[in-house]
Amino acid sequence: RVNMSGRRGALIVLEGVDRAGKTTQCRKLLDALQREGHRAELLRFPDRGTAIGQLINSYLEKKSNLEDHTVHLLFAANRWERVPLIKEKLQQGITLIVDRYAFSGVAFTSAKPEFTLTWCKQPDVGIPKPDLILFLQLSPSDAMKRGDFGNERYENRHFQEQVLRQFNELMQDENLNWKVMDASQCIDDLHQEIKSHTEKVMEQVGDNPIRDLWR
Ligand code: NYM
Repeated sequence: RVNMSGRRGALIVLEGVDRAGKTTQCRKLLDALQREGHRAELLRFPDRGTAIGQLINSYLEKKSNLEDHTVHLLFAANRWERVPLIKEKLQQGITLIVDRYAFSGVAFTSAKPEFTLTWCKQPDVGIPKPDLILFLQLSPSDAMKRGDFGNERYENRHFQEQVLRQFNELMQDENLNWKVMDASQCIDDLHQEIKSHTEKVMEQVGDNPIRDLWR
């Protein structure tokens, strides 16, 4: 479909520790935008539907073990395999709402001992740079109160605390448009905040070129 508006879609990423409400908010945002007549679609990473995604899925479900560097590269490859699609949709004027992106990739691997932020960022250098990154801020103790973590890999309090520390490091980067949201507030209030930040950015992108992340 041709894009008649001359305006590209916006790349909107939701990030946060596990149980912060990202998936719920992505769906509500998608519904709201579509209801108002915007063209918008949802993406999530990992995308467990591809061949690489299946390797990741079996690792997360603890059905297989993978060496730490290897799985990091698989998560990045799982984003790169969607880059052509992402660029195409944005150029067509479709706004993309993305449930996790390279920031989860870096935060989760660099939470492991012996991994530096610099090393972890490299495989994702050059993927499309988000126009907005909404960070759903929730303390590990509030996350715990939302019920038990699941049984997947990484779903424990100690690891989540390390992950949050790494996200905080990534948020220092002033080349990126981070907005920190209080994810302890009620679902609808949080949704309104997310929606208003998103709509502002959708208007601002115009026909600006899609930039490269971390480059
Ligand atoms: N995760 C997610 C990574 O370790 N690296 C990545 O690049 C991405 C995108 O996978 N615990 C981790 C974070 C989560 C898990 O969970 C995916 P979910 O519930 O599918 O978002």
